[in-house]
Amino acid sequence: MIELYTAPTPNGHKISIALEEMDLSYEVKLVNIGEGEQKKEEFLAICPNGRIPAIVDTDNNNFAVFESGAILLYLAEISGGKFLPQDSLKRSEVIQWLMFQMAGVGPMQGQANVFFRYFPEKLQSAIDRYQNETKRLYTVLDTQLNGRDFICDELTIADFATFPWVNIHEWSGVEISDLKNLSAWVERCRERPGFKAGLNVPKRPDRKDVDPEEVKKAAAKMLQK
Ligand SMILES: N[C@@H](CCC(=O)N[C@@H](CS)C(=O)NCC(=O)O)C(=O)O
Repeated sequence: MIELYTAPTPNGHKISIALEEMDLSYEVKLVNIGEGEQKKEEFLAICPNGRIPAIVDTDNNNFAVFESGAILLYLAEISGGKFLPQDSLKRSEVIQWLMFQMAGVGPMQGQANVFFRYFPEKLQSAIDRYQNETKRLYTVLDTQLNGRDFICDELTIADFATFPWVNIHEWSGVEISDLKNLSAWVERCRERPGFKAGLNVPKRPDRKDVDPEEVKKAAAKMLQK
């Protein structure tokens, strides 16, 4: 059984989507990041970085894994290689796109959110820098998706890593309607039951009930720590 330490954020959703698509049984452990639970000693013993997501594999001597990219690789291994090809060249391609998300899309879009949504001052040059870089990375993805249903043809952990971020492009203030392949891929992913279920972990009220001002306040509070 996998214990999933998570919160309703894109990095958390990468893992709940993967667990759903891999059909692995898991138990959700909600970490209240607004209240700083991720910095408490018991969580740091699982994840030294003090950030969600993290997992504990109770069937493997309570082995703990942190960093969403590493968790996706671990889950792909224990689920019998599902969503990570065995062929070494194909496998390398998936890992390249996974790293592209981990080192590019995630951090850049994360900073776009910080400066566009949460930062107390409106620093237009910082907003432009991170939104433009996110758009550039999206354009790379759009080119890769030309003629492909998923990032590496078949559905893989690269899609699980990337989708939850592109899915919130509006929140980051980055338009994708001109990126036709990327837009079609987002819709394709949204339609999958595993993605729908994964996005609803941890369970939360209807999106319309989530007050954007509360999200901003909670994020701004975290930035001060
Ligand atoms: N590189 C990490 C990033 C994790 C991360 O930034 N998690 C955020 C939520 S999406 C978090 O826990 N934030 C709480 C904080 O900053 O204290 C990963 O991919 O797992």
